Amino acid sequence: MDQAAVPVTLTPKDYKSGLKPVWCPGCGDFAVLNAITKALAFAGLPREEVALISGIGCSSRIAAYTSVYGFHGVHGRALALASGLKAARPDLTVLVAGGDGDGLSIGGNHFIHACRRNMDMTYIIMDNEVYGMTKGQASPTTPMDWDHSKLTPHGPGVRPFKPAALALAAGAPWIARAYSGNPNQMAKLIAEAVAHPGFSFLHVMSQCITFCPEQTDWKAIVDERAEPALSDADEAARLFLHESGFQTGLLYCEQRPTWPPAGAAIVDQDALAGLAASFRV
Ligand SMILES: Cc1ncc(C[n+]2csc(CCOP(=O)(O)OP(=O)(O)O)c2C)c(N)n1
Repeated sequence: MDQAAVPVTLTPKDYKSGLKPVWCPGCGDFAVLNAITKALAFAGLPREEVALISGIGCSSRIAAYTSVYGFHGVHGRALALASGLKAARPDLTVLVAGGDGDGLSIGGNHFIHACRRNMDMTYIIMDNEVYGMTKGQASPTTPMDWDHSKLTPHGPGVRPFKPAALALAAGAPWIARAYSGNPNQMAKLIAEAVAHPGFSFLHVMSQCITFCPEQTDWKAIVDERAEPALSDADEAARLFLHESGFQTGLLYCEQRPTWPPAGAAIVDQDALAGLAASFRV
């Protein structure tokens, strides 16, 4: 048999770049890296058919730690980059990852429009409720009374976002939540997210014990959802507005036409090939 025709079975380790993460000991982002590589191995995706796009922040460094194509982008612009990539290369499996600051503050506008646009990609927010990389300022998901930052010594005093509710209101058709303390469930959800045709949003509660040591308490309040995912947006709205924010599992799933519509080319492939050729020496 032709050697080239023998399918190669990749293990989770094969999807790691070998670079040692600079994350602090105990950071929840290690679990996200492990879950992504596990999910990719489970899906059996060739590395050259996957791209992981990120923004800026501790969590966004994840792109460098995998062996798939990667782009460590600009703060808050990962979804814009990923949308352009998916438009030009619809054949690629596109994963996008970053922090709560990256995705919900400076990148918030891109987030809501990515939800409603429904391009086929998976977006993972690694939510540690803080700006980790810049040393612990309040983010859009920081509790109102969190008083550990010198910038907001009495707490930010602003209601935190509910990312799942925001995603639902903006039109995301697939919404799940995972916790860094349960990487197996997270890997399963990432594999499901990748298989879902459309925009899939995975909200990961990923602890930052350096700036928020109290987040070790999350393990006591995380609640794995036993019921099947909701498909009714009204019911999901009730759930997302009133839940604790620590319910994990696939929470909401509906089928909706993806963008661009099947058969509609939004990128002139000839022009793109010409552009690519102009960069070759
Ligand atoms: C346009 C721009 N604004 C601000 C910054 C500074 N900055 C770098 S990382 C970061 C916050 C990262 O927080 P988050 O996205 O929650 O990720 P984490 O580090 O917690 O994983 C900020 C404000 C930047 N790099 N670029």
